[in-house]
Amino acid sequence: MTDLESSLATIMEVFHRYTEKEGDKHKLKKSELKDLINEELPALTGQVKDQATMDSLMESLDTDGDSELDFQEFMTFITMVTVCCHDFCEHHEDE
Ligand SMILES: [Ca+2]
Repeated sequence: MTDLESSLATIMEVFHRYTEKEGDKHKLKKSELKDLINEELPALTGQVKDQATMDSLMESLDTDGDSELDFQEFMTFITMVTVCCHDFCEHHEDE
């Protein structure tokens, strides 16, 4: 696989590793999302400790309102984080 192909496969693999912890095996509930952020993205997002941050993040990502994130809703989050990261890196390259 190419670098990009294996990156996409990794995103899918990580998503499923966390969805399988509790409840619906194909969706991330809030506690699973929190674990995923804290364990898989510590350098990018920092530790999310307060419940209000998780509540508002979950609310903004959960577009169909079932209180869990399916893969498409999760990808919105990955896109957001990736774009922020990219903008941050570009900004720093300009300096
Ligand atoms: Ca949902």
